[in-house]
Amino acid sequence: MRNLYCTFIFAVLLTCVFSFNVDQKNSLSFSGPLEDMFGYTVQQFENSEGKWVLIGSPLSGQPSKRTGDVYKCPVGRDNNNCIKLELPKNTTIPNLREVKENMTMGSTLVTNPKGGFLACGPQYGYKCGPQHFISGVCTNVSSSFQILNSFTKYQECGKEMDLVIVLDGSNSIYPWSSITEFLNKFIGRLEIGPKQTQVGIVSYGETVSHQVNLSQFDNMPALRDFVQVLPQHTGTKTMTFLGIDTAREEAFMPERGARPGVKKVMVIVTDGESHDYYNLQKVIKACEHDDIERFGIAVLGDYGRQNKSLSEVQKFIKEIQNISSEPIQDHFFNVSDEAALVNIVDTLGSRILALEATSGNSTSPIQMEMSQTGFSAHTSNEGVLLGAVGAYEWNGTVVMYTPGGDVVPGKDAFFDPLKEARNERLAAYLGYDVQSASTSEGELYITGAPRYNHTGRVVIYRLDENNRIVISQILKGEQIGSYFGSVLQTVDVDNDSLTDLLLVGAPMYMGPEKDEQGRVYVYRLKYTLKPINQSCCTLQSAGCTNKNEPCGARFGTAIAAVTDLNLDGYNDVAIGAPFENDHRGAVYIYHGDQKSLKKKFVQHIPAGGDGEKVKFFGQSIHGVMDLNGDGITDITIGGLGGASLFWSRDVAELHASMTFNPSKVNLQQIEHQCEHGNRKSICAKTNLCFTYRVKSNQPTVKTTANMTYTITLDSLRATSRASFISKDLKNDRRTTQKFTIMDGTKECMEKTFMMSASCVFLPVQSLTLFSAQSVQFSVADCKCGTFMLKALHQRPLSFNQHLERSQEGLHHRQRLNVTHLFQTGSACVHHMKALHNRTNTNKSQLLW
Ligand SMILES: *[C@@H]1O[C@H](CO)[C@@H](O)[C@H](O)[C@H]1NC(C)=O
Ligand SMILES: *[C@@H]1O[C@H](CO)[C@@H](O)[C@H](O)[C@H]1NC(C)=O
Ligand SMILES: *[C@@H]1O[C@H](CO)[C@@H](O)[C@H](O)[C@H]1NC(C)=O
Ligand SMILES: *[C@@H]1O[C@H](CO)[C@@H](O)[C@H](O)[C@H]1NC(C)=O
Ligand SMILES: *[C@@H]1O[C@H](CO)[C@@H](O)[C@H](O)[C@H]1NC(C)=O
Ligand SMILES: *[C@@H]1O[C@H](CO)[C@@H](O)[C@H](O)[C@H]1NC(C)=O
Ligand SMILES: *[C@@H]1O[C@H](CO)[C@@H](O)[C@H](O)[C@H]1NC(C)=O
Ligand SMILES: *[C@@H]1O[C@H](CO)[C@@H](O)[C@H](O)[C@H]1NC(C)=O
Ligand SMILES: *[C@@H]1O[C@H](CO)[C@@H](O)[C@H](O)[C@H]1NC(C)=O
Ligand SMILES: *[C@@H]1O[C@H](CO)[C@@H](O)[C@H](O)[C@H]1NC(C)=O
Ligand SMILES: *[C@@H]1O[C@H](CO)[C@@H](O)[C@H](O)[C@H]1NC(C)=O
Ligand SMILES: *[C@@H]1O[C@H](CO)[C@@H](O)[C@H](O)[C@H]1NC(C)=O
Ligand SMILES: [Ca+2]
Ligand SMILES: [Ca+2]
Ligand SMILES: [Ca+2]
Repeated sequence: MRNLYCTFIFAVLLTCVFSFNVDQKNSLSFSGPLEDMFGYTVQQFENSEGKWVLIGSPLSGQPSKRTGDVYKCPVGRDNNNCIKLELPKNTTIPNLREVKENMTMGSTLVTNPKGGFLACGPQYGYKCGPQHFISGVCTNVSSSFQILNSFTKYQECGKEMDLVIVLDGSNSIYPWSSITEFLNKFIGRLEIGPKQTQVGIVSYGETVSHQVNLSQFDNMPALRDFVQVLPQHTGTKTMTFLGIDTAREEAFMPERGARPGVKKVMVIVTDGESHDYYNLQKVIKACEHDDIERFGIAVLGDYGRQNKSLSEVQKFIKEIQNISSEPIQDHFFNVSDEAALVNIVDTLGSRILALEATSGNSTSPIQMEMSQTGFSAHTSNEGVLLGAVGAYEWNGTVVMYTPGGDVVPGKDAFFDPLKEARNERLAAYLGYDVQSASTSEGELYITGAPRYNHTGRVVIYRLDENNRIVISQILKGEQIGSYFGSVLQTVDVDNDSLTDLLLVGAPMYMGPEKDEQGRVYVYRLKYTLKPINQSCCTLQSAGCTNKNEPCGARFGTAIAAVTDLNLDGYNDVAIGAPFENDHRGAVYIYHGDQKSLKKKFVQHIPAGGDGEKVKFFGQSIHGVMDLNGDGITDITIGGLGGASLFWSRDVAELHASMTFNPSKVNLQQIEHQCEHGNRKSICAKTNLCFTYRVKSNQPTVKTTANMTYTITLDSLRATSRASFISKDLKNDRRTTQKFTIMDGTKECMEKTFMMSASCVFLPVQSLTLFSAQSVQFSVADCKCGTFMLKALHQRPLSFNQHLERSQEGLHHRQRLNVTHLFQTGSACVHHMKALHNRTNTNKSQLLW
């Protein structure tokens, strides 16, 4: 076997490769207010009514009823007006004093594998007294847009507590109305109810009496009304310890409504030193024994009015401090006079609420109260994951609803206290994004903590048989502040239902010019994907028009696994860079390949428009459905202020092959000699065949393509040593022909050419290349006029073939056999890309 040389030239491919089959011209757009962040999330959706694009608008309802919402936008029906779903109205958690304003409904939006979708409002809150907790909420919406249920994990407010107010009513208290006002306000800060806080009141002077039994009022307004007209006890003596002891012994009795095992709190309000001071130690000891937490409030009004000495005041204060529980600074208050009591209501109220939150020993301070559950969400057949970045003081966690039960990991579940001695995990925002991966060993869960140890990290874990978290791998970010792990996407490239790749976004990754270019890390074959490098334009930069800070593309803000766009059997990936080009934004498409991803993007979709009405194009991406019924997945891209649906165009495959007849010519033989015009020489026939196949399975329409091809003989030489035989005896080295080819058919064309005499009689020893034959072909008459097509018309696809002369004669054994991929539309076909064994293009050497 000998080496023959063959060159294929595919110059045009390099330019083709920058634009693939997502049609950038004819998208379907939906618009909404930019200030509502309309387009922050997008999902493709289908139900019995048809196909939809769901669009999240987390600040919808401005200014007064700003709750956020989700819009449904019909696709392929008469109008494409988006309709607000009004989700916040029915999104509700029973028994909470909900705060839906600013809940950012729709900032998380994921479709459910079993139909319907989840929409979350991570800023959903509720009130416990004056305290405003942000638990977040997610709502489960059916495929017919009805809310099925809403859920979150929250700390119940007003855990059960029995609170007895021990009220000094001696004559020195003045005016009494200040006391009732204080009580009124204080009670307003509590969550009163039979399952929450119960309030009892004991008043004293010289004697003691029960004013309110703990079980007497089950709601705040009734108690307030009662307290409004509470009479002053009166008396000339201040028997504080009698009051306290009576409260301890009697007010906290089950007969008066005390609930066994419930937290006991006493609030003692007095304005003077007691007359039964000698009982202090005994009474306080008994209180300690009964586990009664005591707040002492010293009212100095009478001391002021009587102009008592400093030492007397200090003695009084000491006594009340001694009544109060440890730590004293949290349990003791003093006020200058009765009117000033109202000033401590907020502080006292929140300290008591803090007790409520911490009562019971399964919980500790600030756990899920600020969790923002639903900051991110992921649904799979294995359950639902909700990121809760605010949990555990913004260290974060992931709440899981699995078939094996709900899982709320403890505060240390994702951390190793031995390895993480310092504050690495402090406010790490674990749960910023959540994903899952299917492996042959079962389901893996993945979450990102973009602020972990400043560089961010990704935790990959599974659940053991007891639903406990077992960390299997940790991926670390490499640059401080890059927000590594804030965006996660798993990809099953080859569709075997096993995850092949994990893509991790670090959208704030700094480029060389201190600009937030962003990066995406591809795990399995670890490498990074980057955006087109843009120069950073700051306010200070000279000679650039960009004015929006920050600069940098923020590539990786959205990463979407999209179903095979180019019909090669491998799923693809789209990555958003919403800050690119002066905050207009752009999306990059990458093609899947085997079990990985091609490193170079195949298409760059810039935002259309003026960059004013819609900004941050590429903030959200979803592409899992065919929305126009042509069998090819379409891609929905959201910015802020709008979202667009891009149609993917069909891909056609074209095989071109060339054979020769005779396949071998010996120059010494004369059997292939022919005569044409007045010339006599060796003649040969070339047979050029094209087969054309549209890749989508559309049985209905047979598409056709209008083709042209040109064959040039001996194209590498200035003058040809062969010419085609034509009737008009023109002896052209070149022939051009148009033809129409139908989907699934093969078209062959035969041409005869004649060698020039000088060529035939060259010395046999010479091994110079004899002839190069070039075939160019392209699609004719396309009216679509896309960017791609223009480029193609300028430079059609072509390949060259060298024929070598040998001792035995001319070898025509090379067969051109190249497959090209085209993009088709309803009316036209585009050349897009050559598909053939890459080793053929790289080097000119080929073995036959
Ligand atoms: C909602 O946000 C607006 C604007 O930030 C703010 O003025 C308003 O107080 C917020 N409402 C609640 C209930 O937090
Ligand atoms: C959502 O509703 C569906 C249908 O009722 C139910 O099967 C699913 O468990 C719900 N999901 C959650 C997380 O509650
Ligand atoms: C909300 O509830 C009302 C009354 O039950 C119902 O008519 C409406 O369809 C519900 N809306 C959603 C989005 O579930
Ligand atoms: C408070 O409880 C005591 C003891 O059970 C009872 O005698 C008294 O009537 C109750 N007072 C009120 C107002 O319910
Ligand atoms: C309070 O008493 C002190 C001495 O005990 C005296 O100097 C002062 O003037 C008095 N103040 C008033 C307002 O009576
Ligand atoms: C307060 O208690 C401490 C020790 O428990 C004691 O030394 C002190 O004398 C007490 N003060 C008063 C005013 O009772
Ligand atoms: C709560 O604490 C008590 C006593 O400290 C202990 O006996 C009980 O097991 C604890 N309960 C829980 C749920 O931890
Ligand atoms: C959050 O992480 C910090 C740093 O490790 C730790 O000190 C703190 O206790 C954590 N907070 C909670 C509520 O677990
Ligand atoms: C956190 O960062 C510091 C310095 O950047 C590094 O030395 C340390 O190992 C990191 N800790 C963890 C747990 O990765
Ligand atoms: C051309 O290539 C295709 C696909 O690679 C192959 O099926 C076909 O047999 C080849 N044709 C010739 C003539 O070699
Ligand atoms: C091909 O050419 C014919 C005739 O010029 C025209 O009618 C037809 O629309 C063309 N087809 C395509 C797909 O461009
Ligand atoms: C490409 O050609 C080489 C050498 O002939 C062969 O080993 C390889 O399998 C081919 N690759 C494909 C994808 O056909
Ligand atoms: Ca796979
Ligand atoms: Ca693909
Ligand atoms: Ca489609």
